Amino acid sequence: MSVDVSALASALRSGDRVALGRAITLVESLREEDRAKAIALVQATASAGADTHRIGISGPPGVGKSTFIDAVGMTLVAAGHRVAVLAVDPSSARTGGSILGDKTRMARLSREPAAFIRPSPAQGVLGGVAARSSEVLRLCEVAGFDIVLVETVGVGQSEIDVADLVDTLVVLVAAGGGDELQGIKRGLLECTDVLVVPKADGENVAAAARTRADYAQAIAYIEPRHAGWHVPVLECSSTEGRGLAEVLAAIEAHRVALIDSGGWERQRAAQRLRWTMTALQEAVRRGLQADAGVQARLGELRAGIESGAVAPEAAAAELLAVFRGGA
Ligand SMILES: Nc1nc2c(ncn2[C@@H]2O[C@H](COP(=O)(O)OP(=O)(O)OP(=O)(O)O)[C@@H](O)[C@H]2O)c(=O)[nH]1
Ligand SMILES: [Mg+2]
Repeated sequence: MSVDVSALASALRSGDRVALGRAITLVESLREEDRAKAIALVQATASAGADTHRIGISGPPGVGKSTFIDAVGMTLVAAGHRVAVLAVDPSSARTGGSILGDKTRMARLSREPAAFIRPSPAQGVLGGVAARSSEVLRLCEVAGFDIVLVETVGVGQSEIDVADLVDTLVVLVAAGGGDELQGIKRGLLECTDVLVVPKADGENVAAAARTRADYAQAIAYIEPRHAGWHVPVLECSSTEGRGLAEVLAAIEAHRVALIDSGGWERQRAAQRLRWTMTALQEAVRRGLQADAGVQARLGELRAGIESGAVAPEAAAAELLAVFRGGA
């Protein structure tokens, strides 16, 4: 791919969707030679995101995330927002294409000119999907999308990772028979800003109301992520539209509460620092892999490491010394 970074950056700033697609492809590229251009591009667009709202939508497979995003996305577009939807697959090892952010589950939103939907990349991405997500998110903001919805499959740790990416984390929990609360991780509740029981319709209405009451009770014992914010526990039906206005109001109330308390800027500042450390670790890891001296010495040490004659820690220390010497 031959890319003129400054032309791409200005096309991006003018809101060009084709440019946005190309920019995302560039930052997700597996090719080492694209990385320098990707870095120049994200630096050229570094001041993005002052007036945007990054909202994570997390929950177990099939809980109703994409359908929810389609419904609330349409409401947000109708209110004049430009909405980008990203899918982040934290496992990133999963093969067989993206099941997240499936456009067929966002049938209405995917036809909206004011919306942009980016499914999760089908294969691996240099440095992992999660590591690239903050870059992709900022590219969307530079292109004029003021609300970014990040869909992610919740599998324990992953909500905590996505909490690092967004301003507001909405967690969807399935209505169940009553014993599901035991399985819920305290860590998950601790990073949730708005808790929602979806599919509160049809035969599911009573179960959803029960589950909502159970979570409302459980959440009272949890220290909220932001002092002064009480995590609302709501129910909704994305297919019938019931309760969606309340969920959107809660998301907006969270934004306002954070801005008023100063937590908004503090959180974004902390996130930028963590993204920097992630990028640094990734750059070092790639540097180690590409370092001829390190790889040569590893080749020499390998048999000894495998047989146990050389302690892994000693080998690592020596390889690091080679890396430092060669840098
Ligand atoms: N009755 C009802 N069904 C729903 C609702 N929302 C989603 N569904 C159904 O639940 C199934 C899964 O919905 P998705 O929106 O794809 O769920 P998801 O969480 O995005 O799924 P993954 O991305 O695969 O993890 C689909 O069959 C939807 O039609 C709802 O509000 N009510
Ligand atoms: Mg989905």
